[in-house]
Amino acid sequence: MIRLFVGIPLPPSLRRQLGSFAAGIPNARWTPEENLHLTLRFIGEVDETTAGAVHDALAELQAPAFTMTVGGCGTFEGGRRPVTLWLGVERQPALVRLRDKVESALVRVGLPAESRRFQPHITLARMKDPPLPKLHAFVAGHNLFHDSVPVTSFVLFSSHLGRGEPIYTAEAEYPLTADS
Ligand code: 3AM
Repeated sequence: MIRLFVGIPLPPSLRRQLGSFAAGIPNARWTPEENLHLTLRFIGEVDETTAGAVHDALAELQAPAFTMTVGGCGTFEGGRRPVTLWLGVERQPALVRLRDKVESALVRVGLPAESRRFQPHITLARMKDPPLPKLHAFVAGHNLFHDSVPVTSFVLFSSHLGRGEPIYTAEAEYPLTADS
């Protein structure tokens, strides 16, 4: 079995910059710089045959390259407490169409449809009971950050869960067609 997700890797310069944000919130587990990415679709544990079918379906997918805009901070809540700190990604049509094509390809392969709404984001940290004034100060201090990222491919990642941070490995990369 292999644990998979489909995502968009970030350029090293942006990862370095976001990595430098990792301070100021007690009880935060910051995403290691090398793991920073945008998840298009979480797949989960599948067998090798299904993984092969997923790869074949993604390799056939055709979608145009685009420029992704990132910026703005926010949190996802769990049990009414902030548990995930994220950097926003603009919900632009080219990104949503790519995500929809990935979704259709995976459903054709036989995976269950994703029921959760696509909320594009880059997870900066996971938190357990962070002090709210510190969290709010972080958001206020980083909310104006923004950047443009050329997206020329997407990636099938495997995720190996161990004792520490997950290890993400790019299993295959799928080029997008040249921007017109
Ligand atoms: O992009 P982020 O960091 O928000 O939280 C996991 C991570 O999302 C998410 O998949 C991404 C790559 O691991 N993930 C992990 N388990 C999940 C699950 N059971 C999940 N998403 C949905 N359902």
